[in-house]
Amino acid sequence: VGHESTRRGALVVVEGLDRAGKSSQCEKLRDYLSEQGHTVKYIRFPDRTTPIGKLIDSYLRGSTDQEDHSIHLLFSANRWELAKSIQEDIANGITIIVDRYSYSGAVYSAAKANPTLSLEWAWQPEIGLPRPDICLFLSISAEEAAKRGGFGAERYENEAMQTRVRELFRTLFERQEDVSIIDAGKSLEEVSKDIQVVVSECVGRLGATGPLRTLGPLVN
Ligand code: ADP
Ligand code: 2DT
Ligand code: MG
Repeated sequence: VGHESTRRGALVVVEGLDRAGKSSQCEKLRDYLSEQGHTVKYIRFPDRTTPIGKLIDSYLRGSTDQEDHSIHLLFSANRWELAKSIQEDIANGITIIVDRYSYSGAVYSAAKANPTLSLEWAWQPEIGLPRPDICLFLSISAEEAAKRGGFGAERYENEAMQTRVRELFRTLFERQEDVSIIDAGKSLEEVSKDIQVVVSECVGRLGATGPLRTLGPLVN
């Protein structure tokens, strides 16, 4: 039995508005990192398969209603229920690509303009969750997003909500480290190349980063 420790995996989050290209780019990044010899998992939030995820799914589809704070905490709980397995995978050398995370969590809830649901309030339950080594924010204009198809039928898929979400993402990411803003208005291939450069750099300096960290409070 050797004593060499396994090199830990990276926690890579992909964020952005609807139709920014998150899911397409997560798949491309998974394939790229696998080809580079990494063991990779691709997960997404909300994870609609768990009991909490099923409540979230019916809320997003509009078949049930939930009080704003209550559904917010369920979205957060849906991350907490996977936190331990994420930590274990990372420690075991698996790189995890995450399609939406705490940033969507805080921003979509705060965008409801509920007077007691500020961005600060919404961030609180995220504190202590596994902290991404890098968060790629796929930035796209409303015009470019519109070219990629109309709104879907789920809750939040409307112009007013998307506009507020865009503004809040900007506010939130001004207050976060380890965020890389990617111009998602370029072609699928160009965006993918830009992401590869940033993620390769991140993976390259993992040794210096030390163990997986946890999310802290919002800083001004
Ligand atoms: P998201 O997961 O952010 O909602 P998707 O990856 O599902 O976005 O992409 C939304 C739509 O836009 C899909 O039809 C996809 O093929 C298309 N798309 C994604 N990225 C690009 C791009 N860079 N240029 C043009 N179309 C794109
Ligand atoms: P997609 O499955 O198409 O990504 O849409 N959301 C997501 C929240 O309101 N809070 C959260 O914590 C997360 C992760 C964003 C999921 C929708 O759910 C919203 C769009
Ligand atoms: Mg998607």
